[in-house]
Amino acid sequence: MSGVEANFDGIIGPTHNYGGLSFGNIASDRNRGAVSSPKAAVLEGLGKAKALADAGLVQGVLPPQERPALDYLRTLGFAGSDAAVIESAWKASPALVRNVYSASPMWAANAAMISPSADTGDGRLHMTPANLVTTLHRSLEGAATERALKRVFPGDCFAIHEPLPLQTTFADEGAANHVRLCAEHGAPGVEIFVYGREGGELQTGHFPARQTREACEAIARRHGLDPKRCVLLKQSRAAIDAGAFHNDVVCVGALNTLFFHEMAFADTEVARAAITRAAEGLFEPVFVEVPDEEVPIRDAITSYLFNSQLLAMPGQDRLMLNAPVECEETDSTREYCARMTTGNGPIGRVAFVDVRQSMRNGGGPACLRLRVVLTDDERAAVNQDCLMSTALFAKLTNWANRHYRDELHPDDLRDPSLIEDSRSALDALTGLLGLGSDFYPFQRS
Ligand code: SUG
Repeated sequence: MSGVEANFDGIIGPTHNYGGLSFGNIASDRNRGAVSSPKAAVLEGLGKAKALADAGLVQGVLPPQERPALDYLRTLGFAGSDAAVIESAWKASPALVRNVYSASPMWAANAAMISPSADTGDGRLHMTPANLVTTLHRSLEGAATERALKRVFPGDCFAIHEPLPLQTTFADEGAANHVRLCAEHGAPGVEIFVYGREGGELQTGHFPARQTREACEAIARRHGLDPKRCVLLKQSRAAIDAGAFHNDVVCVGALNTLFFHEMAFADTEVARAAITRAAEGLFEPVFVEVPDEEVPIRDAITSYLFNSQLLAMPGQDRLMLNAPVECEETDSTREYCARMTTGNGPIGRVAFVDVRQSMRNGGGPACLRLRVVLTDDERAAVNQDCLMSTALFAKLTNWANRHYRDELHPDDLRDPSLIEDSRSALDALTGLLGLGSDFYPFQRS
């Protein structure tokens, strides 16, 4: 079966800010309280998506979620008008208000785990929205993500599940802890699930492990995957404690190639052997393991070398790494990339992309996209208004220029006019993306 790998990027929402909300995510911690630019952020993200569409890849977008999540504050007992809810919540806890204002759904790699139809028992494309239970602000995403996926991927060929139960045993962060290797996108592949802890363990080191083994197992079961073609790997504790809060901070794969830092997995030899065994009869995996001596883990995490998009580009026989511009500015990663591309390995080109607004919250090019392998029929069933084109790009940039603020200061979150501004942006967006005028909670109340 032929298939293409589409990238669906999360449109960065109008309340993008630096809340310092993600313990274990070093960039988020370092930039807490900085002034953000929602407009620059959304334009950077759209620019990245458009460049890949122009290069011939199938590129889609996913909508932001409604923020602030006022319903959540109301659940916690804050009452009255919307302005009164924000005002009283701010008095009680500015940190809580930062949580309900986070634009974190932009990081679409955490939206869901995806199993292409070539891998699943019933031949449908399965998606499990992530429950993101480890952090407060991200735990608000799962149900709205499910709703968004159903509007972007309507039709019977898509099996969109509920998020796993909202319980720490099943902590799940979506495709950021999942890699699929294959001979070609439409062919059956090997699905690699990476977890940081067992469900029963809560604190296993300095920083939290956000993915459990139980969550991975449940998703593989739900998606009807062949156990012989699934691999469960454990992240190394050293990587998590160095700031690899998701596996995609230290590892990325595409087609038959796995590109990873030597510290990514608890046991690299076990990982290589398990992947090779699972791929038997399908393809020969190629491992590009980057030694700490060449790229120290600290540089890997600040530059986000592995949080790049590893892409099969039309007309090119070697893969391209769409890397953050920070990798060009960091000596070890710039030099590594130069050596890698002049060698004859599977990665033949590195492009550097500026997504600095997102990077300051620990989200690189790979965080901003959800990969979905689509057959021709599935591609035809996607909501076509969500596919990137010159026309959609023009509409979205106009929309962003009209509705987004140039700057957002931490204290701006207490100003009720931000509620109205972001609602009018989202209301207009539902028209542009064909999501329906009842898509957002505020549109339904
Ligand atoms: O979950 N940052 C996100 C970054 C997600 C990156 N995604 C992948 N690696 N796939 C997170 O930690 C920071 C928000 C703040 O501090 O305002 C944040 O949520």
